Amino acid sequence: MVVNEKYKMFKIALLSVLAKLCAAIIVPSRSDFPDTITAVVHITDPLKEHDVHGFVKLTQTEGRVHIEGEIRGLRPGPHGFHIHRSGHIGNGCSGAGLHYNPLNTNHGPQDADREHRHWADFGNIEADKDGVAVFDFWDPIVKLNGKHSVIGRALNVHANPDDLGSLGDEESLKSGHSGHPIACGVVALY
Ligand SMILES: [Cu+2]
Ligand SMILES: [Zn+2]
Repeated sequence: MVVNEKYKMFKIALLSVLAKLCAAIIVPSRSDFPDTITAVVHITDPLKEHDVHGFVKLTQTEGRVHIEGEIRGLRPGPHGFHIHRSGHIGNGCSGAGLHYNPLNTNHGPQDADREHRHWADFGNIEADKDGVAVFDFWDPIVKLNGKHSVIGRALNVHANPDDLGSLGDEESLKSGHSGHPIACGVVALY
């Protein structure tokens, strides 16, 4: 009888350990699978002065954002490419204002840390001889949710190359001398 009781207790303890193990394996915590957020940007020239148009997709997964797209109608060569403060793209995209800069830092290259670039300084996109820029890169800083989300802000394509802040003068540290925007679109949740 005593042996039986002990066996019963042992069985219950074993089953409870097994149940906990199964729960740990089968039901992972929510942080193991962060939500994927997808956004799209339809790039156009609202003033129709340049026949620049295209599409950009941003996918946030595991804290990084994958940015891929194709923009046509550009002058061959590099063009500054950044997210600006506002989603108001009136006045030929200039309504978007300055580069989105919630940490009040200087302009910089895309591969800089968050202290040495703006929140969404994507550097340049490179148009080929036919004026087509195809790009595909990851960004560890820009976000599609939370306090510094870029949803609803404008993604601008510029006439000139972005010097990435390398010249060090005031304009270089503000916009990389990338000149006026020639096309833009609003980052929209998909
Ligand atoms: Cu810009
Ligand atoms: Zn910038």
